[in-house]
Amino acid sequence: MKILIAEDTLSDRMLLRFHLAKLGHQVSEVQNGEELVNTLKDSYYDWDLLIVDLNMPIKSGEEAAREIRALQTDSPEDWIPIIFLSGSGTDEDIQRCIEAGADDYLIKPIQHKVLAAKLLAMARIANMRNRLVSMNKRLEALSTTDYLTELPNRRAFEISLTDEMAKAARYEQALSVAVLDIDHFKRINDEYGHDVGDEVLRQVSARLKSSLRKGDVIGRIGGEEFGLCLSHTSAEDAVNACERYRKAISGAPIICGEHKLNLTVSLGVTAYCDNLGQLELIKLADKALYEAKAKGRNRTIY
Ligand code: GH3
Ligand code: MG
Ligand code: MG
Repeated sequence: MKILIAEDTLSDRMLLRFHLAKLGHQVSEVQNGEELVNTLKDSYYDWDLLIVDLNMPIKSGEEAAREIRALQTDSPEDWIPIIFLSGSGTDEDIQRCIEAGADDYLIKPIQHKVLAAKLLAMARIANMRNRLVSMNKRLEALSTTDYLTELPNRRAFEISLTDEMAKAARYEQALSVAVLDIDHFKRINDEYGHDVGDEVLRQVSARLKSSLRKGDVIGRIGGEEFGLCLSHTSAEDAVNACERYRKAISGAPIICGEHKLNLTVSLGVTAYCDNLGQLELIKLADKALYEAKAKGRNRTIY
């Protein structure tokens, strides 16, 4: 573990450093609560554990612990275990320090076997915290990613769109939205089977992703339907961008095993204006898409 010690007494500091280094930990030291808080403000995520003396000049361990706990959010990622050390161990001291944010309290002189055991216990909890953090990240990714195509799913797309609409309204920036739908996709499934249909969806998604302009967001919002959120983009520029996406699909056949499939897509575009809600915006893009289908497909309609 990377351990930061806050202790004003030189001999205590040296002894602690010696024992912790022997246990294989990386140790740094500060001499009072003020230095401890300042160090954490600069390098919060560098530390796995804090060992803090209660009575120190300038700022006590208790005050420092309160300030450190105020720096963190309630995300499990932000929790750093704090062990207090003190020559005095009254019930009130222990109670106050735990209330200030300490996780454990040891009375000097330190019994080094006890300290080693406490570190082991803290490392176990920190380990569990790390697993929780990485599990949360995985769940977050799963709940926002479409399983088949690995594009943002409808939920994630709508969250991005909501953000972009708010920015467009606040900073009076242009924003356009498009819906892209594969033409006659049902025929692919009917003719070649569902597995080939799935592979086509993956390849179409990969092509769209690799044609993505910086700042654009694309998501799979339906079976063979994709949403495009084009920030800083006027309707006219959006039509040009959509034409590039359209040609990215129709420009070269999609190869699925022995099949060479010539696919086209249709797109409907709409521009955001202040009083439009998200549902209305997608509905307008859908209407334009419907028109593109009615006019013969393989085109972009604004
Ligand atoms: P249009 O040009 O009017 O859009 O015709 P279309 O055939 O593309 O549209 P339609 O809505 O009639 O059919 C869409 C098809 O997409 C039907 C559905 O089975 C298929 N589909 C939806 N999701 C998936 C999927 O995840 N995998 C596969 N293989 N097919 C899917
Ligand atoms: Mg379709
Ligand atoms: Mg469709």
